[in-house]
Amino acid sequence: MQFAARCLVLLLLLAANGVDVGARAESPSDRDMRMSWWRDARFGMFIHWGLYAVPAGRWNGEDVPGIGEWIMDRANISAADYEKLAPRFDPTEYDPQQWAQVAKDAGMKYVVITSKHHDGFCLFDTAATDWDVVDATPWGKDLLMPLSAACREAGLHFCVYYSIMDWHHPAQVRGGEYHNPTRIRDGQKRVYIDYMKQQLGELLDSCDPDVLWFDGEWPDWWTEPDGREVYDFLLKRKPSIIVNNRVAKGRKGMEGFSPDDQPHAGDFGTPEQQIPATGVPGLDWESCMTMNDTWGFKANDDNWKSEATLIRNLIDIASKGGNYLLNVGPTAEGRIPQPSVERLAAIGRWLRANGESIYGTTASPFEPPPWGRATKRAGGDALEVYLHVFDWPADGRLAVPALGGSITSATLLDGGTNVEFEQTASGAATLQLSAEAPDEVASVVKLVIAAGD
Ligand code: H79
Repeated sequence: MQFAARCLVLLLLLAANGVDVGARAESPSDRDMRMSWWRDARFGMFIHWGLYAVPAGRWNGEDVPGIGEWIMDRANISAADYEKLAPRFDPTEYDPQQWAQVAKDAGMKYVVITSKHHDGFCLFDTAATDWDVVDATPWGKDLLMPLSAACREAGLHFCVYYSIMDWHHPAQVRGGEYHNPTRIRDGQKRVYIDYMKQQLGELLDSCDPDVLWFDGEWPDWWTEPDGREVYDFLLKRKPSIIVNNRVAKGRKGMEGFSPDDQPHAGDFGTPEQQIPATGVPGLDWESCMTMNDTWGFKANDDNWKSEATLIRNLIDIASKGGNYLLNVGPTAEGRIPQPSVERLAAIGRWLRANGESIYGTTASPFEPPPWGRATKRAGGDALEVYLHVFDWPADGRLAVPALGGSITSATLLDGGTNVEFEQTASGAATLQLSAEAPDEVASVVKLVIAAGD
């Protein structure tokens, strides 16, 4: 089945059955309330930080190909050797207020940081293991609590990533296939789920995360009922929490959505390093993507995406009804790499002029036009449609598909200049724009449409 068809099946199922949250059924309006801030936010910062930032993509003097946070796997490093990184992790330049400010200035509304990646190393104070920043590193202090405080101070939602797969925990054995990379030792699954719950409880107590972003759910031993148990545990502890679909078995590959019509635990789909061809109304999803080719810091990865690409990705995702979770990989010293900071600042400049066309909007009312993308906002008696023009027409004439109502105004969002328009009986319109694009990356025209005619 095509992506859209699959999503539709899933939607119909959800609509038919309601979404079961914990022991109680959650009504559609309760769910809308729980998801409300996240749907409006549209743009968040992913932070991959951990011991892998110390080798930064090199092991024994050799470049290790692939994503930096996978170096333990890619360079086949034993747990004993990997543990030697901990004494070298002392992020004296860590400035959580500055990180929160970078996210805020980028126009991001939430931050998702790795509390524990596949290497099992915990960036928070945990009584469940000594394999954490407090017990194993010279830094010796919880890294997440000050960031959660700085984020809240800056008006950002604070959220955490947590890997189910764990290359360090004694309950799991490494060395499987790519598609099934760890197995669980006999009788140890209960021990491991209890370990997870203890740590998730600690995180709720210390940082009060608004999203729990799971990953590493694909080994065969992790089952849908296991995911449901953890999902129910979290919702019971914090009824407003939002949990991604990687808590259970509801994602398919990097596409990030359910491959079948079974109900799965989890609140949103998780496309990774890709933007789906279309969205589906009512289905929540978030594309997580990197700015270069790694999540965790790699010293030699300079393959940065352009500012234009990143801004257009944000628009493309918003036009399909999704969120954009854009990654930074801080160094072992605690610095967000300067190329990331610069790109985020550029996105922030664009959003300060054009954010109205992104935040709180929903998917485009029409298929992607040849010149760019669109978003919309349904008001009481008017519909606002935002046209994001990537390719400014040489003759200034922009063809807009039928909108199902009369255009009452057309203005450039940045500056408010009026734009001339003609609308035919079919509802399709032609705008007469100026000769020069006001913004080479994306200029936004705001249309107000009278509803109900
Ligand atoms: O944390 C970052 C990465 O380290 C982690 N996810 C992001 C957010 C990650 N990226 N790639 N991988 C993990 C390996 C992925 C393997 C998979 Fe699959 C390929 C998962 C989905 C497609 C194997 C094949 C499992 C499902 C299909």
